[in-house]
Amino acid sequence: MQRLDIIDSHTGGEPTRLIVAGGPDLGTGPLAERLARMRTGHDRYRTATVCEPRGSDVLVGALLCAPHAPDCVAGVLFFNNVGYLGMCGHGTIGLVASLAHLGRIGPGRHRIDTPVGVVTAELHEDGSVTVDNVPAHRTRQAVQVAVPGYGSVTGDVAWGGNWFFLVGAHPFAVVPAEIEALTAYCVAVGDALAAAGIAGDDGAPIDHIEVFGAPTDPAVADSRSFVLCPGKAYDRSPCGTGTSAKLACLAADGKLAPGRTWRQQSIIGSVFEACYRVEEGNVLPSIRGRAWINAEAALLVDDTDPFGWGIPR
Ligand code: PYC
Repeated sequence: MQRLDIIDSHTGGEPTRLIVAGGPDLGTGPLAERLARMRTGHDRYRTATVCEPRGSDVLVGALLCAPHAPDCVAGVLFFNNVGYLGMCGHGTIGLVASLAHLGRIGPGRHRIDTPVGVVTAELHEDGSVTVDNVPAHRTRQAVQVAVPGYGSVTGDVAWGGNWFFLVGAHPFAVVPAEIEALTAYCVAVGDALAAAGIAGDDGAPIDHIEVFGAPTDPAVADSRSFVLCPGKAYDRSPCGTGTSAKLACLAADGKLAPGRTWRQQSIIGSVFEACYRVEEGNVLPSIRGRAWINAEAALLVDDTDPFGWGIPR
């Protein structure tokens, strides 16, 4: 029987399941190399943790690792129902809350090693967390793509730790009643981008689609968004990497000055506060949100169970 010790949290409604013990031995070295080893040799730990019958499409998993970069408090690999994420904003906030819950860190600034670089997170006295993300940038503006069933869709391509296609003009209200319609739309947009060969740097697939609408109340947020993740689950949080990509676009358009706060609201109403600074021409986003711990448990994997290592999608 294999045992994986986990802590579950949610950040603005989006769950993170952190493996704190019992994960695979990925050796040492940069997190990107360990991610490659997990992908090729130990993927069953991903499926056991986030896929059915224990998990669900919406779960984001995280494997706590020893860091490689200097002065980091932890390393982390993020994954979901269909694969791996470079960075995950809500997941980093969940990780920090989980490390605090374990008594491993207290309020203050902490460096965290990820496959796409070191991020710094500050745990505030009130329990909220600010993540200083990796640099964000927009690579293409106002790209038009023909989307079967929907016509021509225009959006920006931007990196915020994952690749995003950001759409401002679309036929939907960004409200919970439209979640099914928004999901179908975003799937169609993602398929059309792939078919048209529209990608991120080095041909990386654009695997997150983000559409924007009016906030529930301009007093609580500047914008509301719906983010479809690669496994076709939507982000219940405002999406940390998606908000970072949005900041890169706002900065490139001259619509948000460095240091000014942008409040991004999710489809279910949770809000991240975000801002950016510029260093050596790079947009450096900071995202503030709050995670709550909602379970401490052990996953048990019986090798005689045909679905013990999960049902891969
Ligand atoms: O918060 O960056 C994020 C994220 C990515 C996928 C789900 N959440």
